[in-house]
Amino acid sequence: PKTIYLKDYQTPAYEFEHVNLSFQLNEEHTTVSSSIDVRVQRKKETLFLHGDKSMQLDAVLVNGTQVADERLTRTNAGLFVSGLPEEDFTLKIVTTIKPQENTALEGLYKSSGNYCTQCEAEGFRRITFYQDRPDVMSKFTTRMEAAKDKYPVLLSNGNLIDSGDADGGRHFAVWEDPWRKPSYLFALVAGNLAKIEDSFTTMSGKKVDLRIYTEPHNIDKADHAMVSLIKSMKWDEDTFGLEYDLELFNIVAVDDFNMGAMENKSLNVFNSRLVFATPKTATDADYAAIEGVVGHEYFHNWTGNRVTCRDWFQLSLKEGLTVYRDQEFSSDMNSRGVKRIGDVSKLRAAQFPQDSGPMAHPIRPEEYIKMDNFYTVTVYEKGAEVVRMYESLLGKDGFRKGMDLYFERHDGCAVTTEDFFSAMADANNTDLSAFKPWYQQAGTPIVDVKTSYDASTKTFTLKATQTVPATPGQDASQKKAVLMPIRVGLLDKSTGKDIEIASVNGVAQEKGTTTAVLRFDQKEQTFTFENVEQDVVPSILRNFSAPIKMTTDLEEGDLLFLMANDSDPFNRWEAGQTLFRSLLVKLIADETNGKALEMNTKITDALRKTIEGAKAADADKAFIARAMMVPSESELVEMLEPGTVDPDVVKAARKFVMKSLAADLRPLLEETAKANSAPAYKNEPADRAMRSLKNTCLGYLSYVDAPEVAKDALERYQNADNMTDKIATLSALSDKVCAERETAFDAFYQEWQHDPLVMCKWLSLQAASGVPNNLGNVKALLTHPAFDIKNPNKVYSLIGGFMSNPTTFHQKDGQGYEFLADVILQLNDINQQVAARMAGGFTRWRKYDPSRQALMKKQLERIIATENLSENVYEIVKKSLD
Ligand code: B3K
Ligand code: ZN
Repeated sequence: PKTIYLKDYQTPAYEFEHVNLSFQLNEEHTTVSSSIDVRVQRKKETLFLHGDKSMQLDAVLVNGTQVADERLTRTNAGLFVSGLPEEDFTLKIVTTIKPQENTALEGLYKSSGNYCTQCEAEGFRRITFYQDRPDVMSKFTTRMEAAKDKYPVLLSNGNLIDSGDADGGRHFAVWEDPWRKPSYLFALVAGNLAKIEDSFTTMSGKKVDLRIYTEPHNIDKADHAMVSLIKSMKWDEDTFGLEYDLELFNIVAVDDFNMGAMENKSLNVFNSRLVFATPKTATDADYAAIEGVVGHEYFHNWTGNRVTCRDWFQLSLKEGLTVYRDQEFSSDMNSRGVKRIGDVSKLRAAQFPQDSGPMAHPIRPEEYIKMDNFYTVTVYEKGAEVVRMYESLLGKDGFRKGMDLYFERHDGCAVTTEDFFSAMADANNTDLSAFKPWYQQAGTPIVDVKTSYDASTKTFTLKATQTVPATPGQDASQKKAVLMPIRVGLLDKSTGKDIEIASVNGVAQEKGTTTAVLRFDQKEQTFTFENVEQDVVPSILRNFSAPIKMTTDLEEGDLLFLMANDSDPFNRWEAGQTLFRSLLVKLIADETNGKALEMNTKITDALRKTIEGAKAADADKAFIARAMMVPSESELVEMLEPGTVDPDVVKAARKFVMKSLAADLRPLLEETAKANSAPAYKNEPADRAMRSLKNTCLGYLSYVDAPEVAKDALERYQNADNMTDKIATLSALSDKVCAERETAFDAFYQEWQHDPLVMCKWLSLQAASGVPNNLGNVKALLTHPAFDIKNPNKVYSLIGGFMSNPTTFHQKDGQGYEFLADVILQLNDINQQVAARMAGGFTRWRKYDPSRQALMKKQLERIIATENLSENVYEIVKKSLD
């Protein structure tokens, strides 16, 4: 396998001005003709066209004449064409492909009998030979022809300019996209689809038709996606002044899709999981995810499509920025504090582990074998944190100025993260050079803060140090200090209120400032707050203003104080999490050393107060539910030393905490669950918050070993009138060995077996279960009619769920590892992207105890020794072993 390097980037010698595509869609094969107006930028160079080996090449013509064989060289990766004219010319290429056999779900493929495409990152090269790279931007015209009865709906990017009947019961449509775009944004859909329609009038008064297409039996499930789309369009105008640029916007939902969704110009293709929602079939979390992803893909129209990436190393240019935008959108639509807590939890549970493992890479990577492996939580979520730091450093207005300049300079272009950086710096006339290492360095910075108050000088001092750990290819010694914003507030010890911050290091703060933004850019730095009349409790890193691991000298009493008083919701939550984390790390050590485990009752008391807060008339119940969360096992694993982790011990320690809390707070949990059980479902923020609080209480109560608990959960299951409550009650039962569990899971299957998306929930709950011998259950589900290895959603639910289940996957005898390797090898021949994702289950093998390490390594070695291993899987496994 060949490694691609950022340093090898070269501009294309040939530009593609305009592309005329024509598809003949037939059951046996599809022919694709592409006619390209080529502009010569550098004469006499050989032209390389990417093209997958699965395609049949039928013809290559230059200016209408067949190109002689000796001027064509075909390789596994594509086609070299030499001896080209020195003046602009037309290039015509004809290929034959078989979408019906395409199980990789890249390029043109069939899902539920309908044709659809997925071209990002490198799927277009499975449709025709082309310069399949994002810096080649052209205007596309697409004609397609297919049987009229089977494929009544024919869609592509842009505007429909012609359509009509053709011979043999066929029909055609011609679509023209007036905007130049790279091939990865091309899309085509042909099928038997129903639609819902609405419209949006833009801020300059243009009417845009909005349509969502689904298979006919699902069309009643698309309304929430439509509402979300309209909200996104309005939000982007209000927040960034960005208006939609065509008269039509289509979304098509398909069941077989490798990722969440795709932002193809004016023809977004979505995994149906992120479109379909009714109260009976989707949870509150699903509703929120749909709103976020519909927004995300829509926002790409500006951040991704109008301004795109020069090369794939720049992926975070569009993804980090667009995740930041969708997070802001969801924050504005819902509770900002709760959204932030959720996003940071995800970062800690998924990105921090990646950043400290063998796949660690900067948000702008410098090399890859398979680009698909770099659609990562680092490029996306850490990338979004980097964008948020500009906002913290420059302020909301400064950030907006930077965005405006970015579009002014680069609209219609394929650019780099460097260009984004310069737009931010130039628009604000400020030097941000110390910020650059965020793009170049992998690894989560570690920051330590020591605090002190000096009554004689009335100063409060923070002493901060930063280091970045070594990551593959970058030793710790070559890592530079990096500029990060640290938001700090100071709480009055007697009232718990924020004091006004007058000045820091001699620089006066704006009148009324209660949160200062410190610019921390040295390895060691001291920040002195002046005119602090008396000792305070500092609230450091408010809103998680930088994606770092921070330790401080704050003591238990300070954290309890912040938990009760901090005006910053994130830090109020974080104080509780810090207490939980240190307790759990201690308990893990005690369990390892055979010591008796003991609960810290101060934490129990603090949690009691938090839950009691739900009785207040103005209680933020969604926040309280979040504050009750105990750090996940994967977050805890991340805090332990490499080579030491025994997942059984981690589980035991966490379970001990849950059980103690549940036992000590049982009456309050029961009372709170009852008080927040609504008589009937409503999809309103207050009702969602109540559900989440109630279900969190039930989750705790499931740790109480008493028969009435399982009975109550089953009864609640049977009475639930919405999917959120059904899933909450099922998951409360899923770790228990009892008749109620069987009854509920069977009833769920009977009721929902016809609905593949709901069946995914049924599969993941079982995959995640802690019942004894669960591996046997997971293996059995592999041949269950509800499972289908060709459908990515099903694989992510069952195999993905299993992989993140510490007890089942990390079973001591290594059978879980062997099973995952078997599945990966099977997937390797079906869908390489999905196979590579599953291989991610092994990447952190060095974290575990020596015996588990050996067993995991053995499976990695077995995989890498397999013939015909895809580049996707190879890259993940190779990097894990290196
Ligand atoms: N841009 C797509 C991701 C494509 C992934 C290709 N392997 C979805 C998104 O981030 O919006
Ligand atoms: Zn995206």
